[in-house]
Amino acid sequence: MMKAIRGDITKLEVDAIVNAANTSLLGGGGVDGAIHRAAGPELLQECRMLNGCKTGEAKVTRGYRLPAKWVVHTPGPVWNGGTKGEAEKLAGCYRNSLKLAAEKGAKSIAFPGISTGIYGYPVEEAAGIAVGTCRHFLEETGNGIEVVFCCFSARDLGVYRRLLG
Ligand code: AR6
Repeated sequence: MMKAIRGDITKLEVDAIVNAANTSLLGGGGVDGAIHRAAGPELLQECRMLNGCKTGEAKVTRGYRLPAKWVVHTPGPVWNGGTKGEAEKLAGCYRNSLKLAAEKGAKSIAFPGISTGIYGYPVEEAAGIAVGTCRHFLEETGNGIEVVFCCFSARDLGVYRRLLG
């Protein structure tokens, strides 16, 4: 099952939330900053032990003071016009995050619009990859995990709602 909602991902009562991180995994602005603030300093402590993460891959930590039990950290691609493998890397973020959450036994996972803020990925294209990759994962694996697309703006929510039908 997939759905789109508008809200603050740090408040969601799901098993896992996804962090649009950078390759250092040591925090930053945007949703990354919000997640670290809400989770508390223990999150950064655990992230320091992970030795970073490649773009399009994912690593998991506990959620600490968040309602979510797990945080899946995934660095999305910086938008560079679309000819530098951005789409494949962004699809990797969704696929690898789902895989890790499923391995942890998560029954629900919420994604922000990875790369669509500071990293400049056009929202319509990114949302198409997000929905397509998650749909394919659910069909291919038969995993019943609930996928929530957590939109920060009304405009983004409109884009996802159209894609989800
Ligand atoms: N809940 C849900 N979505 C949010 C929240 C929130 N609390 N806050 C922001 N967003 P961005 P990126 C949305 O810039 O483009 C960081 O510095 C936001 O409106 O957070 O992948 C990292 O450390 C947008 O739709 O992530 C990296 O250096 C989406 O989250 C870099 O930014 C992603 O925007 C990553 O850039």
